[in-house]
Amino acid sequence: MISSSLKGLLAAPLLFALTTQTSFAADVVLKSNDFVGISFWLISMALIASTAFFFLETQRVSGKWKTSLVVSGLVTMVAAVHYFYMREVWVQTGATPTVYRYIDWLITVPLLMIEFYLILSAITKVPAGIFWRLLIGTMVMLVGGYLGEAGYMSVWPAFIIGMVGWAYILWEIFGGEAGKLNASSAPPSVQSAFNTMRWIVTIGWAIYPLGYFFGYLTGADPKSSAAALNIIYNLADVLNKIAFGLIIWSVAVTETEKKA
Ligand SMILES: *C/C=C(C)/C=C/C=C(C)/C=C/C1=C(C)CCCC1(C)C
Repeated sequence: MISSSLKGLLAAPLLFALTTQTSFAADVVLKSNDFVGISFWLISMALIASTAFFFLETQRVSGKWKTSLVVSGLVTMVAAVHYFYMREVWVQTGATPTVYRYIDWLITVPLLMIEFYLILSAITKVPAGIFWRLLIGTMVMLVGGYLGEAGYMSVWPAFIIGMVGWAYILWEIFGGEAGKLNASSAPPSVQSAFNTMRWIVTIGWAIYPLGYFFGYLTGADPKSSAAALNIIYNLADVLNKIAFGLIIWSVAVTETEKKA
């Protein structure tokens, strides 16, 4: 029963891949020197494969960890669908797919925040306030970035608003309640996963404002910086969506096998 519903879940992104192909004009195809387009393509496929992997591996881990793996799979599934659309926009027009990018982030970043919450919840009682505060930081960060990238606001002030949101998230996971809970109650493997996740949110996430910087803040025409912006965002997604999920998978397996 579980495996038939899993198959349904797995089929969804594949069907999307097929339908989005036919809904776009067929006269512009991926060119062999379009490396940004190639990165969109490679990552689309890596995201589908990761989705299948995370969903299927839920069968191997114990109770509470299943939810974490499902959330990882949802992150890569939602991103895969957006990558199909972003890839087409890029390949056909050479323009930055800002709207699709931010809709993707609007869904996947809160899901990643839920992961933090879940990984702590797997071993201790966690106040819901932690989750809400992380979510508020996320919203400030993304709304700031969108206002700047979509042209509703000057790029510098928008960037600063986004940075404030991110700084708040960092404060919460290093010095705030989430950080303290981890230090006081988590077993070593969870603490080390939480630690790695912290560095992902610090170093891995820092790649995005770098992309924004090279895309908009160097004084060059944003059109000519579109390739740099998109390749940086794309590489950041590999680390922050796929590698992040793999870290959680590895803790889930370790903790499950310990108990068995
Ligand atoms: C899967 C997608 C992820 C993890 C996206 C993360 C996005 C960010 C950390 C964006 C950060 C930004 C700032 C810190 C400053 C303003 C510009 C942004 C939105 C690119």
